[in-house]
Amino acid sequence: MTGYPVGVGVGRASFSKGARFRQLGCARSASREARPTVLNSLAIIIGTAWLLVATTTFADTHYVDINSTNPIAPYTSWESSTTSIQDAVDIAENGDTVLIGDGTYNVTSQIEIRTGLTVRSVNGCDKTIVDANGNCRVFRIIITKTDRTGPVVVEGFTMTGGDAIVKSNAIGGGITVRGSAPIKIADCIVEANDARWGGGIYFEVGTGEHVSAVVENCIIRNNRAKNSGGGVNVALREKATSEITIQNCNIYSNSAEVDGGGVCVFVNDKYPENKVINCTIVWNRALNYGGAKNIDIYNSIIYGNSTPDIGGEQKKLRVFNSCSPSIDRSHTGNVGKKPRFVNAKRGDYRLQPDSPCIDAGSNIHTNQATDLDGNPRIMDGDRDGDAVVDMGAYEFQITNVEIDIKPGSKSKSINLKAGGLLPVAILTTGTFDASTVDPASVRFAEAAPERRVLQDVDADGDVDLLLQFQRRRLKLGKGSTKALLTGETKDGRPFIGGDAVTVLPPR
Ligand SMILES: [Ca+2]
Ligand SMILES: [Ca+2]
Ligand SMILES: [Ca+2]
Ligand SMILES: [Ca+2]
Repeated sequence: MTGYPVGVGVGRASFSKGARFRQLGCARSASREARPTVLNSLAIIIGTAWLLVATTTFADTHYVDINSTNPIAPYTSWESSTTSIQDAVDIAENGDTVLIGDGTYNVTSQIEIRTGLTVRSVNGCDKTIVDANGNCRVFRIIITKTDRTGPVVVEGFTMTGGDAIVKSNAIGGGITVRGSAPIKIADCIVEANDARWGGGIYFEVGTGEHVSAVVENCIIRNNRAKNSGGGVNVALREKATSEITIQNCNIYSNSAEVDGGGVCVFVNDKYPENKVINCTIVWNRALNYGGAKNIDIYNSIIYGNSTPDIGGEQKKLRVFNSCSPSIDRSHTGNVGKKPRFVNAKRGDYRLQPDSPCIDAGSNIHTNQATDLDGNPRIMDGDRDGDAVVDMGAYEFQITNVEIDIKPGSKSKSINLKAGGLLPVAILTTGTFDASTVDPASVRFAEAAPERRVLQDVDADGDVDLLLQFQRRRLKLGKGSTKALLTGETKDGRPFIGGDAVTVLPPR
């Protein structure tokens, strides 16, 4: 099988010599905000004036541009932007946004966020790098009960080179979070950071405190913990509670010298509500629990970590619809087979077309409309007419094609006793070229085509593929109201199409 799922860009995962390597197209990198033109600026000014009249609570945006030559506080335009992320964060007030332009921001002290802010990049984590170069931790979010403010969002960065061992309390090399307000960390690469606990990310839940957080669409890799939680660590003090969800993340090649190479939670007597959903947690190392410790796991792949992959002392550890050799398969939907990645050696953990993880998750456990690549989720990856979420961070991609049964005929009824050939066309559309189809791979109601011809079936000026199937070979019953056509393009991209049918007479 040579098929690659749609969305695997050539050279997407790239290696360079040395300890670090970057995935060129990271989690999400779509441009979110164009720099304003003069006209746009005018519109913004007018809009701003209107809003100031309309409401007294107006959220500002503070701009950071590494090449700025004219920083003027409070940095509310690109023209007056600061070169320092910390300066913009410090001047921003609750509810404001700090927007950061492309570049590598080398920091010598941690960026500390103490207010409810959105701190995000314009063009995503492969264009916006915050590098501590081993000097300090990269980010710290600290919203305590006394200075409680609105939610904090950190979005679209590569955070790297963080070292929490050198200067601070040795927790969370990439980012440390202590928040009485909701926290979201999204679309980030957290890589090559060091700490004693939580090499990449550390959640600190103080005595009696509660932390509610989401980590989503992140790649967390090559982080190291001298003690526990190579990728992510959660520590709950006495009477503390937490609801931390880690979803659509790829957590790989992290290490811890004691517990939890990928993810580690230190539980207390309170039952924590921490979850891993649709994550791929692979090739992490620890003395105990290479993959994850003390966290519930749904729709995920925990594979190739040092053994045991999963476990801990948390009572009633829930692991559902997941793939791992070391999990309890008496729980619902778990499989122990190899996940069959596209190219694990090169860090490509997307699924091959014959992966047992395709359509093997449970739709109940996910609310995500896209996967880590930003591709649509949920797809009918096994082409049986039922779209089910996959296990892991990447949804196997299928192209939907338009088909026409008995083209030119208003009737969509199929008389199975009539014998002879049934024509079915695969139409060329703006998103699909029917001439790229490998006809030998096509099945319609499980039958292979007898004849094929390229012609403009619907007379719209482009060439479609007209196939003919033996009626008697079609697997359709009296209850069939829909017939499926599946196949692959010549370069191995799977597709599916369906059309309503009436079957006459019933078998
Ligand atoms: Ca699927
Ligand atoms: Ca399916
Ligand atoms: Ca067409
Ligand atoms: Ca056509």
